[in-house]
Amino acid sequence: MSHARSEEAFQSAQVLMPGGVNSPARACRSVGAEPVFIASAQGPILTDLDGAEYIDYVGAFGPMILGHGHPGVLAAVEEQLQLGMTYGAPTTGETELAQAIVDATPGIERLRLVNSGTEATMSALRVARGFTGREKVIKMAGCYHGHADFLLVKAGSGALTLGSPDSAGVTAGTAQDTLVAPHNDLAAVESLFSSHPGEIAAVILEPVVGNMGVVPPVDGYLQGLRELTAKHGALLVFDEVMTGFRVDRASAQGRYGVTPDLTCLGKVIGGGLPVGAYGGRGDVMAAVAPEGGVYQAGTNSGNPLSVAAGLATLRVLASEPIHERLEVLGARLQRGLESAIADAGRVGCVQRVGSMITLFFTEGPVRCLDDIPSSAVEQFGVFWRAMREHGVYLPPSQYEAWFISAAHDEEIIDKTVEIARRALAS
Ligand code: KE4
Repeated sequence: MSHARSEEAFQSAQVLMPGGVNSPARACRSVGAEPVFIASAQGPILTDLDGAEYIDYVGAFGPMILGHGHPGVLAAVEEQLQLGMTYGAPTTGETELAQAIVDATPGIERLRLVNSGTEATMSALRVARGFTGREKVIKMAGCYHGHADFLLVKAGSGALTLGSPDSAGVTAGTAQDTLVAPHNDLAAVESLFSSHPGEIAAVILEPVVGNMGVVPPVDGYLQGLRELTAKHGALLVFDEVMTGFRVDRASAQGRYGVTPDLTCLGKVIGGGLPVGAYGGRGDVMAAVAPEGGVYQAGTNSGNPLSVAAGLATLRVLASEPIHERLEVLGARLQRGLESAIADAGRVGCVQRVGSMITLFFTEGPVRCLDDIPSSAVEQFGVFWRAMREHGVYLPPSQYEAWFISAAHDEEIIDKTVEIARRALAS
C-alpha cells in the first residue's frame, strides 16, 4: 500500500506543527509508524490521501457514534449553516440540547456547554472547589481528563503513550493539589481521605476508562466511591467525555446505576463538531457565574453548528435502538478477536463495554495501569501496523479505546476479525 502522498503531507506538516499533528494522540510514534492523512470519511470507512480505504475504529476518538456523514446530522448542520455560524448571544438550540442531555442523564439537573472535554473537566473541578471551599482533588493513575495543568498528573491517553504522564511545564505548586490513586482501588482512595481530612473537594474518574485502553470498573468500585465521597463531603465527578451517550443512552452512570454530583461530557454530544459540557446537581451548578462566584466563559460555547450536530445525534440515539445494535456488534467483534487470539496461540485479552473495546497483549484482566506490561505496548505496535497495512485503522496506542459505530455492520466486523486473525498469526 503506497503512502506517498501522506508521507509528503507529513513532511510539510512537521515543519509547521510539532510532530506534524495538532494532537499527539494522532502521531503514531508509539506504534512505530507515520500518520496517514485523511481525505474523506463515509459511514465506517476512512479514505486517505493516497486513496486507500480503512475500516475505522478511531471514530475521531469517540464522537462518531453514528458513523461518518450521517444524513440527519449533515442536514441539521447544513440548515444551521444558512442561518449563521455563531452569534455570541443565546439560541433556543442550546436549551434544546441542554434538555436532551438532562432528560437522558441521571446526574445532570443543570449544565453548561463548553468547547472541549478539557474545558469540561477543568471547569467542573473549579466548580467543585468553589462549592466545597476545598483545594485538593483525587484522580486515578492512567485516567485522562484533558490537558488542564492540574490534571496532567499520571495522565493516560497520548500523555501516557508518549511517556509524559506528568507533563513538563506543570508547576509543583499546581500538581500538589492533585492526589493520585491507582484505578479500581477503593482502599487507596479511602486512605487519601484519611490522610487529608476536610481537604478534598472532589474525586474525578472515568467510570469506564478508555484512556488506558478499556478498563471497566470492578464490582462495587463506583458505588464505593459514591459512599466515600458523600461521607467526606467531597463531590463525585464522572468524566463521561468518552463514555457519555456512548456506553448507554444514560451514559456510564445509567449503565452502572451510580449517580455522580457532577458529570463531564464531550465527543458524542457534539456529533463530530467541537463541544464539551459539564453539569450536575442544581445546587452545585448554582455556584457558576453569573448566578454564583465561580467564573467560566467561552466565545464559542454553545456554538450553533456544534449544537445542531449534537442535537441531531442525540435525537437519533433517543429514537432508534442504536445502543442495542452496538452491543451486538461489540460482542461479535470481541468473540471474533478472542477466538483469533486463541487460534494463533497468542497471549491477549479483549476488554469491552458496549461499543468501546481494546485488545490488550497481556493475559488480563487489566484493572489498572500496572496490569499492562511494556511487552503489551510493543506487541500492540506490531499488530497495529499489520492492521493498518491491511485496511483497519485502530487508535495508534495500546492505551486507547477502539470505537464501533452504528454504521459498522456484521460484514465489516467479520472482515476486521479475518484481518486480525492474519495479523496475529504472522
Ligand atoms: P478534549 O479536550 O480532547 O475534547 O477532551 C479531553 C478528554 C477528557 N476526558 C476524557 C475521558 C477523554 O477521553 C478526553 C479526550 N480523549 C482523547 C483520547 N482518548 C482525545 C484525543 C486526543 O487527545 O487527540
